[in-house]
Amino acid sequence: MSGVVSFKLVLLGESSVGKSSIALRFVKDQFDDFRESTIGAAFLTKTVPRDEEHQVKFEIWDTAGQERYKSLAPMYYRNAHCALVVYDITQEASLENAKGWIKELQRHADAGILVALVGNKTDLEDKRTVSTETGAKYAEEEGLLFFETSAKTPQNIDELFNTLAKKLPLERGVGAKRQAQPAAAKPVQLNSGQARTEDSCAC
Ligand SMILES: Nc1nc2c(ncn2[C@@H]2O[C@H](COP(=O)(O)OP(=O)(O)OP(=O)(O)O)[C@@H](O)[C@H]2O)c(=O)[nH]1
Ligand SMILES: [Mg+2]
Repeated sequence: MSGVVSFKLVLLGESSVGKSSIALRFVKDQFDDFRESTIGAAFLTKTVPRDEEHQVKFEIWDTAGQERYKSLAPMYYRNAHCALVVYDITQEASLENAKGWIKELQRHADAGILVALVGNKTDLEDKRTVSTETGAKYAEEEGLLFFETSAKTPQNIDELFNTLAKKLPLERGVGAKRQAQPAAAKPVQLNSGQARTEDSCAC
């Protein structure tokens, strides 16, 4: 593997749909039946192989879904390369909430952001109120990737992130291009400011 390319990913969605659980499953392969609601936001990273030459480093901002933190969200989705908008397949209202986030991203996030709609908690099939078709149809209409997952079992979690790693355009990430630059060359315009910000992040 020669290059690690970093991408900023943000998790959005109503409280208790399982955003933190998805992140924890992906990053540490763990699951808690009783998780504390997130305060503010949490930051996690994980690097996965993409192809023979590149690894993708996900810099994950796991936002808090409680209403009182809503105004903080733009800070986390700004400059994000990728967003996971999560709902709970047993809670129809959480899909409506997810649709609100999709609209907000369409209006205010970077134009090239890769957005996936994620229906979580597929292990609770007997309590399902949102059909796979409903989620998939909405995602198709809006041009989003669509996955159904369970952070608990952990159905489709690796598939979700591996698909993102392959679909994220390498040239938009931070790392690979810069490594290839000769010392005297001008920095690449695209994302060059962002590269400095992320390098200076103490997280
Ligand atoms: N059965 C089941 N429970 C899950 C799953 N994912 C999360 N949960 C549970 O749902 C509850 C809420 O999960 P969190 O990951 O804290 O939800 P969140 O979206 O991060 O919530 P906020 O931080 O408040 O925004 C916890 O009790 C989890 O154990 C899942 O896939 N299946
Ligand atoms: Mg959380």
